[in-house]
Amino acid sequence: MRAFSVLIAVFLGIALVLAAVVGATMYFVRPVAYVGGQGVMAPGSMPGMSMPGQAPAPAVQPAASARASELQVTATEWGFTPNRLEVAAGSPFTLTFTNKGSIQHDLAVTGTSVKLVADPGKTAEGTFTIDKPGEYAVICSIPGHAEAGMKGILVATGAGQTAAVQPATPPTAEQAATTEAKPIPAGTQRLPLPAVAPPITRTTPALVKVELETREVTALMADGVAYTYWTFNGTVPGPMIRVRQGDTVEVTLKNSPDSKVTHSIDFHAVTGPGGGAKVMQVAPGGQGVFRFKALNPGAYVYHCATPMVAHHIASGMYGLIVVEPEQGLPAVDREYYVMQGDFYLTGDRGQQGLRDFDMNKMLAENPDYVVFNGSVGALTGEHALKARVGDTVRIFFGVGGPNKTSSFHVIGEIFDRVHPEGASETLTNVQTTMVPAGGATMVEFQTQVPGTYMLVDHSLGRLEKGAAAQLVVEGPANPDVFQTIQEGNGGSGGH
Ligand SMILES: [Cu+2]
Repeated sequence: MRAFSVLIAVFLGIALVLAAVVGATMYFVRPVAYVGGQGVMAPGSMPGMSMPGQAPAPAVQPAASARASELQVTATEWGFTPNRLEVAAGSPFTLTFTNKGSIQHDLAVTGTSVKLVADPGKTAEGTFTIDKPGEYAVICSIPGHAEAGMKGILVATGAGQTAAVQPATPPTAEQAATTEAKPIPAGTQRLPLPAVAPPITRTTPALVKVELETREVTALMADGVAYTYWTFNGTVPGPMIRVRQGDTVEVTLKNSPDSKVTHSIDFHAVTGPGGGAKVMQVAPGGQGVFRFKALNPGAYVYHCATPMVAHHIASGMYGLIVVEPEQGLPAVDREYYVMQGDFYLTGDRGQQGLRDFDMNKMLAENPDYVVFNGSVGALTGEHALKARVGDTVRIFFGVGGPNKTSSFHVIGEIFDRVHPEGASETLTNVQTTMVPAGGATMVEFQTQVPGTYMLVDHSLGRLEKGAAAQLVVEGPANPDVFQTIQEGNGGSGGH
């Protein structure tokens, strides 16, 4: 907080100097009419797909009026109207905040207690007093929203003064971010692991009801490193959903009352607007329900599609839905559910403590962690996948991303069959298969030799960032397939 205050002070100083230098020039600049923001979505557009890059923050316009005691501000995706406010320091003012957007927003005046939160279509009101004259950054404090354009300025004028006309620039996320990790709350553990869903035994279509709850949970990403995940049902990935081609799926999505932000769901198995996300934006404490028919068999990613979508995915909001073909998938002895994700944390790589999401690293696609099932070591050691020699094995492998494609490989195995990109057709005898962000595959093989087999992303720099799982195969040796004649003297290697 202290560092932040210093930043604000520095930033105000710079702003005042700028005001002195160019204030006079700016004074004669005619206000540009602001008609709701370039970032406002066209009707029918998909909320999940509005990218901040397409929605530059509108220019902050000079004050058009004197100090006001009653202010009205409207929020949409992604802006405030107006985005410049003026009040008299020391005098109470009433602020009415209307959210005309499709997701929850707030209006927070940084460095003050001024904050109002409004769900979509709702209005919030409060009376506040700002004692100290100055310029204050106005933001929507919901993660990602200020960066998308929801920022402005509030000028508190002193007695007898008029406001400076040079608007200051609110601090960027980078400036506001602190690299000081917070202490990890006592009792913080790894997230629980999601189970693989059992095969479908039905031979006729059914109505399948799926209930999911979005929850924000602080858990360990690695030993000594914690992160506040955003999840479906408290796991990363979320629950594996398994239905049959031709089934009707009824999805109820609840957003925990403890959540800080709106969440949603987009199923890649859905044929319909936004994969469901268009009608499933759910504010904290609320719920949405929709139905879809599973027309196409395959393995499909689902994910949260609330802007900034990449932020939600980078916090763990993804899972798989498998749509079995009408005749079902061939029976195997073992099935596993594994998803890869890339995570972006404030601070230095490996830094201990509770760390926040780092927007700049995410935009630069430079993750601190690339992991399978939510954390480093989630599927190794006592949590390793297990099989017996001779077992047939199927791995449902998906990539949540948000950014990184996986070169999925099992060290010491060859995939007998791969459903590339989750397709119905199979390829045989594959060493490494590419799985795109927002994509999935099903790989099948039979184990023949006992040992520990590593699942990796063969972009092996990511092994150092956590992308590894173990498959431990137990059973009799099979010297016909593999035997040691003379072990090398350099110790054991993984590859
Ligand atoms: Cu979300």
